[in-house]
Amino acid sequence: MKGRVTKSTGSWYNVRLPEGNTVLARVKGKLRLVDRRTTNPVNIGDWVMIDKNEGDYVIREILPRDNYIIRQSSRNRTAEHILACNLDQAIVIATISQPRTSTGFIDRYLVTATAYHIPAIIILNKTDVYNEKEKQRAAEWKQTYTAAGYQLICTSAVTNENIDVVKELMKDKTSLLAGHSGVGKSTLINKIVPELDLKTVEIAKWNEKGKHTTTFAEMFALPFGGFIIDTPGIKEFGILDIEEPEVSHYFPEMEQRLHDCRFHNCLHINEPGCAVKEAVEKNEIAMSRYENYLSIIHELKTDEKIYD
Ligand SMILES: Nc1nc2c(ncn2[C@@H]2O[C@H](COP(=O)(O)OP(=O)(O)O)[C@@H](O)[C@H]2O)c(=O)[nH]1
Ligand SMILES: [Mg+2]
Ligand SMILES: [Zn+2]
Repeated sequence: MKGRVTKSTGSWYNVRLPEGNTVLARVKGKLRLVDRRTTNPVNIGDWVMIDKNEGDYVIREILPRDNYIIRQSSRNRTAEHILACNLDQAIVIATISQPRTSTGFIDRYLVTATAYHIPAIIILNKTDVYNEKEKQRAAEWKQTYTAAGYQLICTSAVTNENIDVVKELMKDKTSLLAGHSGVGKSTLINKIVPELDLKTVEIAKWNEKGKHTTTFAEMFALPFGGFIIDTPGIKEFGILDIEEPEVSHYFPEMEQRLHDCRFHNCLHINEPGCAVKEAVEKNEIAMSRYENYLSIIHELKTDEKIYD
């Protein structure tokens, strides 16, 4: 039987069968590892072949993955966990207040998804609570990310702004949903699929510093077609396996100007004849994007993080 892994809790996996029911399965014996560098052989989003063996469901084979996205485990760059695989798109949910998402987080998410060849989309949620200044910032972000080549959708779970647009976007696709705790991931999923009735965090809770979320990422089937993966507790995305000269390839607005730089190995920092810096000076590339680019380069050079 062919099924899809929707949840992993250690040695047990939830596998959704074609009829729509979910069974618990485990891995028995040796599985051929698809990617040997990663710690977990079976991951959310995997298509697997399972057998029923004396009443137990056993995962016999992992089918080849179209793609995957890695979550870096804290500061240890050698231990990598696949966060999810076989994705059609990666959605980052951000907010300008309650809580405020940094563009550093957004841009790292976009770079990660783009590097793994997964189309990325930004949702800017909680527009109902924005004051005038924050509304203006939302408009600036929309301008910045649209110019960079990404889609940014403003939403509110309170006024239902663009909830139908998000629903349409998710139809028949496998979407990864990430974002800081408290931005409204579970609330948005509940809006789109009320029968799921996911737990949401109270305002007081996401303010607590150092709070540990022990919940697992989980994939849900959408009644109108498609899958959605809620990823609680993701605080940051590690940029992995990327060499410094590659980074600008994952900023679409930079990538499109690279060949105009005087030096083919230009890092767009202080080299003469740099087309990227020129575009930043002319405001054709947003300063925030360029600064986040520099901070990623710095992070790769020094192995230290300098954003919140
Ligand atoms: N004002 C407002 N509050 C929201 C919105 N979306 C979610 N919330 C609230 O924000 C809090 C955190 O939401 P939750 O879905 O648990 O966030 P998650 O951690 O990303 O899953 C809850 O109290 C929600 O009711 C929104 O669009 N507007
Ligand atoms: Mg949640
Ligand atoms: Zn350059």
